[in-house]
Amino acid sequence: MNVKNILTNLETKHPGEKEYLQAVHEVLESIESIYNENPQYESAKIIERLVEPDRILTFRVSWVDDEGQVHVNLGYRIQFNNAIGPYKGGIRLHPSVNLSILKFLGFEQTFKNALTTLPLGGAKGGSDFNPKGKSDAEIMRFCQAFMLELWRVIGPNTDVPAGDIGTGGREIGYMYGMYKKLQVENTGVFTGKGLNWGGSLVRPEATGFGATYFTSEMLASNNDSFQGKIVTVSGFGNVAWGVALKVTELGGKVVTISGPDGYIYDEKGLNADKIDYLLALRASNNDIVSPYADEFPEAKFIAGKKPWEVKCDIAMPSATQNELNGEDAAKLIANGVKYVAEVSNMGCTPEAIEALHNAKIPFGPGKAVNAGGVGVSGLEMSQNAMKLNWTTEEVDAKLHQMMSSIHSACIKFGTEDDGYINYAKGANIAGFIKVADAMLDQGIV
Ligand code: 2IT
Repeated sequence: MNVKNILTNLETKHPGEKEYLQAVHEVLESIESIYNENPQYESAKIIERLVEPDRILTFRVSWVDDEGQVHVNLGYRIQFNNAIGPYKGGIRLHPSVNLSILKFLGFEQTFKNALTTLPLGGAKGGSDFNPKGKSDAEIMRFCQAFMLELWRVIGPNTDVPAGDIGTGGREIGYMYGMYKKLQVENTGVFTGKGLNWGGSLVRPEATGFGATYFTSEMLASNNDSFQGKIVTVSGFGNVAWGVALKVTELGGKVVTISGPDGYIYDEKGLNADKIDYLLALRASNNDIVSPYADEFPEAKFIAGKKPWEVKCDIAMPSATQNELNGEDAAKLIANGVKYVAEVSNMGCTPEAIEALHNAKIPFGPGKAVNAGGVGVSGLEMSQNAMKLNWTTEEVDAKLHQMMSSIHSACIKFGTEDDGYINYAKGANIAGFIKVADAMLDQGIV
């Protein structure tokens, strides 16, 4: 395989899809040598098949706001790869959503889901709908209109959507309600459901908790722990609060959170009360963080900036793609950062990752670090299929096991000659081998 040629062809076929091309580039670079050592992959054209989604559904979503105005959004579902299990991945509702972003997310999801140890294929969906400032009734009407198209292509053994940016428990409720109405069946076709209608304990916290368990393993490989560490976190959505809660519980101090308006620096660190306050702020359908500084006077709000200028031991980007760039990485390195764990999907730019690798700073890639979210989604599917519920302790123990096995896979495939663990390479190779071998077994389809 020649990575350059494949990418040039893809750029010609999919001009301007920069996030998708970025994600493919990153994976192909790390698997190049494994690929070339195994000619059976090349003869089955595994790469050419793996980089193109199985299929893409795009549709129009028309809905009416509280003033009676009609709105038209675009809806998508990318069924990327189902070699190892039913398509599985979240629904992103954000004005930035486009084909490139969903294709990158679906591609990443395929590898991430392979790492979870569960039989889950990769998918992603969403809409350019902006939930910010919308009333509850507007959110419901949008979700219902979205499902009027999506229901046709999903099913408990076909494609199982879940939450992502802009889609939480409330949205999943509205979408699932409409699905059942149309399909006349009561199966766990979504994950992240409410606890009293098929959801799993620990699913809301799973991405953040799993990310913290993974980072603990990174620390433990250096005989280190979260105890007394200063941690910078970005975002405060579905994921960041779970990170803040678990890091705090393990003795670390989370000193930042952020929104599109800027970041909060709280020298004393977040605690359970402050996290409760943040959750209430989020529930107001508003993604600004500045009110936190009014509520807690020890905190400062820094408008229009990102938290990567704050001195820390561990940085955990938990907001969105490409939120930590080369310059940010240089600042973190200059300030003595010891670990970077990417909790968001593709949160770091290629320049940032390169700078961290050059400085030999352990970098956990999103597809490994945040896999606990979809991992517990997989556990929710198992519980639904068995029609029973596991306890918090059972789910949490399985999440722990999963994160630990992902960490071992990264070490197995990512340890370099000098002992530095290239987690990104390890995760890419481990995920690739599982999917590629399944594709080989199943013939040319
Ligand atoms: O990026 C992700 O892994 C998710 N948004 C969760 C997907 C899932 O199916 O739980």
